[in-house]
Amino acid sequence: MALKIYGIARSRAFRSLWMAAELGLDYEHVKLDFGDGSTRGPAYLAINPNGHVPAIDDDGFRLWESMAINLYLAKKHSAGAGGLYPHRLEDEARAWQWSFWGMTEVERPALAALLNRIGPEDKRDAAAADEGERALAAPLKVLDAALAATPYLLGDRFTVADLNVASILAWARQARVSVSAFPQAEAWLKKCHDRPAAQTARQLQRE
Ligand SMILES: N[C@@H](CCC(=O)N[C@@H](CS)C(=O)NCC(=O)O)C(=O)O
Repeated sequence: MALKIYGIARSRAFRSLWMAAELGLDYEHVKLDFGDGSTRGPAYLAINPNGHVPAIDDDGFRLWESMAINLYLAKKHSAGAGGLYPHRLEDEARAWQWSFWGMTEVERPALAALLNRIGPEDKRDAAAADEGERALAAPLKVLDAALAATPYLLGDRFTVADLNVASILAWARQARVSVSAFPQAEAWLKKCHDRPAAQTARQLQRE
C-alpha cells in the first residue's frame, strides 16, 4: 500500500485519519502509541525526528506535522467536485491562514481543557481546564464572526480549512467546552463533526 499513516487515532493522527477518510484513501494505519515510547525508537525517528505522531510515508515521501500532512493530502487528491483543496490562490492562502491559526490560537487552550478535564485523573486540574475554556472564547469569537458571512471557512463548501480547524476543536468538544455563546461556530462545528468521515475517524479512537 502506497500511503502509511503513523499514530493511534487517540492522538493528533486523528486529524489525518479524518482527512484520509474524507478523501476515500487506501492506507496502512501504523498504530504507534505515543504513550508507550514507540515513537521514540530509531526506526520511527528516521520518519519523524521529533518523535511525534502523526507522520506519513506516501510511497517514499515522508512528512510530519498534522496540518502540513492534511494540506498535502488534500492538494494531492484535489481533483473532482468533492475535492477539499481550494482552487484559487487566495483561498489556498486562507486555508493556510486558518490551519496556522488553529495551531497557534486554538490548540493550546483546547488541549489544556482536554487534559485537565478528561485526562488521567491524578493529573487533572479543574482550574486549568476552566482557564483553557475561558481562553478559547477569543478564537471562538473570531470563528463565529467568520462563519456569519459564509457557511464554511472558505465559502459555500467544506474544505481542508474546515477539517483542520474542526479537528483541533474536537478536543474542545471532548472536554465539553461550551460553544453555545458562539452559535455560528457551534452549528458549523456540529456539521463538521457529524460528517461520516469524522465519525469514521472517531470510531478508530474507540478501537
Ligand atoms: N505539531 C505536531 C504535534 C505532534 C505531537 O505532539 N503529537 C503527540 C501526540 S498527540 C506526540 O506524538 N507525542 C509524543 C511525544 O511527544 O513523545 C503536529 O500537529 O503534528
